[in-house]
Parts: sequence; C-alpha cells; structure tokens
Amino acid sequence: MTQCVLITGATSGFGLACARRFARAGWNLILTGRRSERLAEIERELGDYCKVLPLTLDVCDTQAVQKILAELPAPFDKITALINNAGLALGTEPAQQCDLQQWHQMIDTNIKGLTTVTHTLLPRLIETGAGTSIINIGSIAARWPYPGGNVYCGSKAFVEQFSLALRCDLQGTGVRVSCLAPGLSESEFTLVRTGGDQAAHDKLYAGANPIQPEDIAETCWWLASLPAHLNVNTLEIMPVRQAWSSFAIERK
Ligand code: NDP
Ligand code: 8X3
Repeated sequence: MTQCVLITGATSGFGLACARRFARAGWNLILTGRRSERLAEIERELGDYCKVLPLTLDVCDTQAVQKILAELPAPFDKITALINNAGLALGTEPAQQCDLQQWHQMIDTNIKGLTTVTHTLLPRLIETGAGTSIINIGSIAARWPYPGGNVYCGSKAFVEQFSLALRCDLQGTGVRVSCLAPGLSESEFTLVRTGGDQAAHDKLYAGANPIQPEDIAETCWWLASLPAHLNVNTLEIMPVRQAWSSFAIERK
C-alpha cells in the first residue's frame, strides 16, 4: 500500500525538500503551512508523482489543527510518517532586549504547535503501528546555547526531551520517535529570524558550505525508511565547517 507522510511547514526549506524527497519515492503527501499560494505551487510541481493534500494551516491554531487533521480523506487517512518541522527563530538580541511577543510566537510554534499536531495525530499513528515514524526537527541549539539564542534554544531543548519521553510512552505501539537536530543550514530561517535581512543571511552562510535542505530531506527519508525494528533516538548533524567554540569568560 502507498505510504503517506504529513509534513508541517512544507512551504520552504527542510519541509519543502522533504516533500520533494518523499514524492520521488512515491509516497503520498499531506503538506501544511500558512502560505496557501506556495502550497498550491508545490501541489502543481509534485502532483504528477504522487497524491498531494495541501492544507493551509497555522500550527498555532489549536482548533483548526484538531478539526482539519480529524477530517483527513482517504487515502490520506493512514499516515506512516509525521515530520514535525514547522518552526522558527525570531530575533538575535540578548534576552533583556527581546520582544516578548516574539518569544511567545516561538513557544507557540515550536512547542505548542508541535505538541498539538502530535497529540491530534497520535491515535492515527498508533493505528498504523509498526514502522511508523515521528520525526521531530530539533536543533543543535537545544544542547549548545549561544548569545541571543534564549527562547529559541529553550524551545528546541523541549523538542528533544519531549521526543525522548514520547518514545517511552509509545513503547509497545511500534511507533518510533526521532529528534533530528541540524546545525547551520541554509533556508529561509535567517530571513525569518532577522525580519528579511538578506545581508545577514548572506553573511551567515558565506564560505561555510552549510547544510542544504536536501541534506535534511535525505536524512528524514533514511529515518523513515529504516527497518521497523530500529529507532534512532537523536541525531545531531552539522556541516563539516561548523564546530564548537570556547566558553565566554567575563574578566574584570
Ligand atoms: P524555513 O523558514 O525555510 O521554513 C520554516 C517552515 O515552517 C515554513 O514552511 C513555514 O511555513 C513553517 N512555519 C513557520 N511557522 C508556522 C506556523 N505557525 N504554522 C505552520 N507552519 C509554520 O526554515 P527551515 O526549513 O530552516 O526550518 C525548518 C525547521 O528546522 C524549523 O523547526 C527550524 O527551527 C529547524 N531548524 C533550522 C535550522 C537552520 O539553520 N535553518 C537548523 C536546525 C533546525 P509558512 O511560513 O508558510 O507557514
Ligand atoms: C538553527 C540552528 O544554530 O542558528 O536551529 O540555532 S542555530
């Protein structure tokens, strides 16, 4: 039977690359995001390879998520993989200069949105059973804090620990859970974070040979295609040119 993946945040970056990768393998796609026109374009691009269900959906809108995901039509009602990818960082300022509304938007999207989608789909995923995958997109920011990371780092730490704890609860169902934690990756992430600052985007990635969305899509594909008895718990991935730096020490 044809498999089906639901990808949140499929309108750009990792999510879009995942849509293309899974379509290439013949999986049916449920694609979500807030930008309807992009979803329509992607449906036109991938519709020849597989069945596509585009859903304009803000993961922060709990009622909409619950309603829309409860009413999935066949053949999209049996889901073999959920990629919880929708997320964002906003701002790079120190905590004491941050905008509270931006903090709340990160929490609402990266934590509340991810948990709402997961909670809503769990019965369906458990029904599909062995070999089903939940892939939560975390970040190296979960484990490696940096100045200006504040709430974004915290939200991704939640994603990692939630993923591990979810595994405990799902033991016996056959559903596996992975937290995939990428490092420096070139997508629309920095444009979103900086409010559209193209120079900041260009500077961050210049000469770094960063991860590309296709790299993450390939990794998600691998995770979802592993034999059903295997669970990758956490997977941190960086470009070769990225590594750690020393502690910051205040001297007086
Ligand atoms: P992009 O900005 O390119 O993609 C983000 C996606 O999330 C878009 O499709 C956007 O769709 C969607 N999204 C954002 N907010 C919402 C919302 N409220 N409801 C529904 N969809 C939403 O960035 P990336 O591809 O890089 O980011 C994908 C994930 O990867 C995020 O969780 C990010 O935190 C994580 N990540 C990114 C890294 C990087 O360096 N780029 C590294 C590590 C992790 P739309 O605007 O249409 O709603
Ligand atoms: C995105 C990676 O290092 O910019 O999650 O926070 S980082």
